Amino acid sequence: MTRAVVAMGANLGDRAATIAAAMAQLGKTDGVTVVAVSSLVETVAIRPDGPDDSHPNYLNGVALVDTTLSAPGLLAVLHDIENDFGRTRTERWGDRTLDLDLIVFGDLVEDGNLVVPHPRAHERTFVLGPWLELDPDAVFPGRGLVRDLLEAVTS
Ligand code: A4P
Ligand code: MG
Repeated sequence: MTRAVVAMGANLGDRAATIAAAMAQLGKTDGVTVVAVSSLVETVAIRPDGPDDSHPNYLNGVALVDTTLSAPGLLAVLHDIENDFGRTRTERWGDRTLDLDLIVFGDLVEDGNLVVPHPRAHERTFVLGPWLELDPDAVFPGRGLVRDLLEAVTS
């Protein structure tokens, strides 16, 4: 059994309903238990050129998951759920009905088709904040305490 951290994001459609339904579906998946789901935070869309409030705001949050799946196996499940909720991929960091990213998978460090820990998560308040809410002592593999990382990006 491996503890994983999954980040959720949506900026199109009924964002909260989509995220709730996606977590319900994830919890019904064989080999996956959703342990906790954070509250959701409203965030300005980060685009390749920076924050851009001409695009719809995101709701972001984090879930803690226990799984018997492999990391690629869990990512495939996340992609299937994204597709079920109408995710399309036309441009980098484009607007989306649902994004499910694998932030951390146990203490696995991988840099192939699957990249874990997620290469940008340690500098994103909308990942670190909700994660800290669920686990005040959370550790980001290779980078230290999540609370210290959050302080570094907000101070
Ligand atoms: N991939 C590899 N490793 C992973 C992983 N650990 N988790 C692959 C998820 N996917 C992973 O992902 C791109 C490719 O990365 C896929 O082939 C996947 O198999 P994607 O979901 O198609 O596209 P993406 O999410 O746009 O890509 P990326 O680069 O991961 O985006 P980011 O950095 O997550 O940024 N603004 C706000 N306010 N809130 C957001 O949540 N999210 C993004 C996406 C941009 N702006 C945002 C937010
Ligand atoms: Mg993604």
